[in-house]
Amino acid sequence: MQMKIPDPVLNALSALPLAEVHFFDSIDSTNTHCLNWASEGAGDLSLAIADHQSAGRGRADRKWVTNPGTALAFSLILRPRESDPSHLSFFSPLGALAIRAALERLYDLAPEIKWPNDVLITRKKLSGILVENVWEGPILKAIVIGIGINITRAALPPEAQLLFPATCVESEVGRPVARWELLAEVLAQMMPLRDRMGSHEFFEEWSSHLAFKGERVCISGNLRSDLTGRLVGIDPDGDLLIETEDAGCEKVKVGDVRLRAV
Ligand code: BT5
Repeated sequence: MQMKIPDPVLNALSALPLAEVHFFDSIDSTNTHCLNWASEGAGDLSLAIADHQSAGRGRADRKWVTNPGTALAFSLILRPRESDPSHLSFFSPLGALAIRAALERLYDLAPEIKWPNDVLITRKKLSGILVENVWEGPILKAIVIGIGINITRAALPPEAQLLFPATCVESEVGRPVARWELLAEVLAQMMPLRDRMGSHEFFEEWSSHLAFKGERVCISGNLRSDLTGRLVGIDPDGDLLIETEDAGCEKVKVGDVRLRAV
C-alpha cells in the first residue's frame, strides 16, 4: 500500500532533483508500478520505493526476494534523451556503476560488476538490476531502472533459491548501515554518470570493474549451446567478449544469459 514518505527517507532524498516519490510499505513490484506510472505520464526522475515486494522481479520471470525492513528496493523512471534508444544496453551498467561508486564512497568496499546486471562483493551477489522500457509503437517513452540491494542478512533468500551465492551490505561492512543514506548516494552517483553514459570514460569505468576479467567462465542462456572461455572484456556496444580455444574471440549480446566461473 502506498503511504506517506517516512521522514528519514524524505530527509535522505531532500538534496536530489527527483520529480516525485512514491513510497510503499508493501507492493508487488516497484518496476511494475513504474512501468504503469510512466505510461500515465510520470516525469523524468520519478522514484518508487518499497519496504517489501511480494512479487519482486528479476530477468526472464525470475523472482527477486525483498523481505520487509531488510533491503533497498526501488525503481527510477528516466525519460529518454535523443541518444538513448541506441544505448539501451548501457542502463544496466549505469545502475551497477552508481551502486558500485556509492558502496565505495560510503563504506570503502570494492564491488565488481558481473555482466550484465549484478553487483558483487567478494564474488557474492549483493545487488541486482532490472531495466525495462516503455514503448509507444517504435517510440521509446521511458526507461525504468529497478534496483534491489541486500542490506541485512535477513534480506537473503534461502540458499536453495539462489542461482549464485548472495551477500548483504552489513555482512561486508561489519556493522549496521543506514539504508536510506545508501539509496540517496546511489541516486546521486547516477545523475552525473547518466550524462557520461556511452562515453569513453563510462566504458572505461565499467570495464575496469568487470568481475571475472581474464578468468575462465561459462555463458549459458540464449545461445545454441553453452560457451566456455576466457572473459576478455566488453566491446563498445557493451557486448561481452569471450576467447574460446577453437573459435577465437566471440561476442555475447545482452539477453537472458547467465555467467558463471568455471
Ligand atoms: C536480477 O535478476 O538480479 C534483477 C533484480 C532486480 C530487483 C529490483 S528490486 C526493485 C525492482 N522491482 C522489481 O520487481 N525488480 C527490481 P536476475 O539476474 O534474473 O537474478 C534473479 C535471481 O537472483 C533469482 O533467480 C535468485 O536466484 C536470485 N535472487 C533473488 N532474490 C535475491 C536476493 N535478494 N539476493 C540475492 N540473490 C537473489
